[in-house]
Amino acid sequence: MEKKLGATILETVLGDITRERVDAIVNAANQSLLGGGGVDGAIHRAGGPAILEECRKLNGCETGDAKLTTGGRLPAKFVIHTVGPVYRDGKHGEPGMLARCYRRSLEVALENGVKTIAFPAISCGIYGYPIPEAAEIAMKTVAEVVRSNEGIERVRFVLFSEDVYRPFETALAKL
Ligand code: AR6
Repeated sequence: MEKKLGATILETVLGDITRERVDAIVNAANQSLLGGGGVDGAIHRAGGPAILEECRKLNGCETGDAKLTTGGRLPAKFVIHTVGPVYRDGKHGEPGMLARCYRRSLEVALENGVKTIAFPAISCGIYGYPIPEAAEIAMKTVAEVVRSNEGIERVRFVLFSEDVYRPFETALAKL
């Protein structure tokens, strides 16, 4: 599904983010930025050692922040690594931290001339965020940022399975 907000197209697709031909893909990393499982493992495997080499120089990343590296062998030029919150009960600042991941990733994208960007469902795997809530936060935050900034042409949410895709599609429809 896709929707136009001002000059930006927001869209949801089912797929593997490592195959995306966009300027930047976002990684759901951890604070070490030294790799892990899930989408993080897939990105490092597909992109090769150049990504980890740059990550080692970044001194990690705080939850809610975002840092950029090369895309290595990926079709995407850059990887923007962000660290989502580990979900406890939703009362420990998780919504704000998750929103900040999307906001900071887009700010880093804008600073680096990125026009097309793909996001995975940050925190929705190993970090256990309830998917419908995460999807609403993702859409609302991205919509806010693109409404007040020109420069991003396309934001694609690349969801790995139907059970994640559907709540993201619902949240996009509600915007
Ligand atoms: N393309 C798109 N989405 C994917 C892919 C892929 N190739 N592979 C998995 N997903 P997760 P988190 C989906 O666990 O919850 C790592 O170890 C997956 O189905 O990757 O933020 C990090 O190093 C889920 O919907 O990230 C951290 O330690 C979504 O991506 C921790 O996991 C996010 O799941 C971060 O946990």
